[in-house]
Amino acid sequence: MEGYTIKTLTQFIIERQAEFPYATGEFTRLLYHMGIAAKVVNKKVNKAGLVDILGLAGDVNVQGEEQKKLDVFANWRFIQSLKSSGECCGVASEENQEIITFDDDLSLDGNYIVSMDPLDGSSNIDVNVSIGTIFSIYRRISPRGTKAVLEDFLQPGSKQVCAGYIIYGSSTMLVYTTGHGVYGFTLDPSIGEFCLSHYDIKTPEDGPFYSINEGNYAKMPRGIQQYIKYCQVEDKSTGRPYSARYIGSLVSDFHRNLLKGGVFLYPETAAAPNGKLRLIYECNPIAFLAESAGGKASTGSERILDIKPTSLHQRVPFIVGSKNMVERVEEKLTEYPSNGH
Ligand code: P6P
Repeated sequence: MEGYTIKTLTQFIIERQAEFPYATGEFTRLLYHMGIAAKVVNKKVNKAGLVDILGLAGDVNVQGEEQKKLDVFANWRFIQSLKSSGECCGVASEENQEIITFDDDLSLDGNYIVSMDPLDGSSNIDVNVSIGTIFSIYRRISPRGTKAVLEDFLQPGSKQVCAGYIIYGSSTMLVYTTGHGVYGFTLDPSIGEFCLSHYDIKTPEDGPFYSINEGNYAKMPRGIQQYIKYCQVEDKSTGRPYSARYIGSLVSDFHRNLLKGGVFLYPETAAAPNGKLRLIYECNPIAFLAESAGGKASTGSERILDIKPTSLHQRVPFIVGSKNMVERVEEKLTEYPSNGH
């Protein structure tokens, strides 16, 4: 394209390095290594239909979910990249019960920890629906030169220095924030680089989509049931009825709503009394992105980023997206207090 100047992820990060107090390039190197792992996982995801990497890896993860081979590969690939960055002293992953600590000298001195869902939505792999990687970066609170400890990973989401996702879809994108805007980079396979394609994303305050698994309707809190009814009532002045869009892949559902406007809801249900999504490596990073783009994220009553985590894989009810739509859900939950199911 004549006159189009390509800005790669690496160039962009270096340019923005000044956003970090005492920026010493450590964070730049860390994000650079995330980008490398993303490209390698993308290659495997794109080939998944061709080589024997589909199907179950024969093991189950901490969630009791059968691990597909891509899950296992993506987890291993990101962990290896983070270890080789020398800036990360430990990782928490959906695929691992306990935290993973790196004990080589370089990593022990690393200033950051990363929590991640290496391949979210993996039940969609075999049916060729978009999936994603979600990551969240904090400064460690334990002293440098020592092994990372659990407390490093149990910080409230408001302490994140960076959050992002990679979406392996019709094109592969890396979207991240450091709290100073949200930026999207689309992978150009011809040069193997993530190139800036979405500058300073701002999510509309209202949108046309609501995303929820209505199969759980009967066991949702009354306020959520009332909100679903509200979405379906015709009222052109508020753009209703909204369109129901839910593909069972958090990164894909959130990405669409981020760009077009909408609200994603995973409330508590009978099968998931605390909600299904995990606070540390799903809700916190997505919430940081949403707020950095002008949106909101809550449990329906509490700001996600204020929650002090108590365990690595804890789940919370999750309402995230366009500001006015999240606030409407919160109003419905207040107006119709839950009757306990
Ligand atoms: P349900 C995928 O397993 C996931 O963790 C998210 O990506 C997705 O939003 C949600 O679960 C879908 O859950 O219960 O509607 O199938």
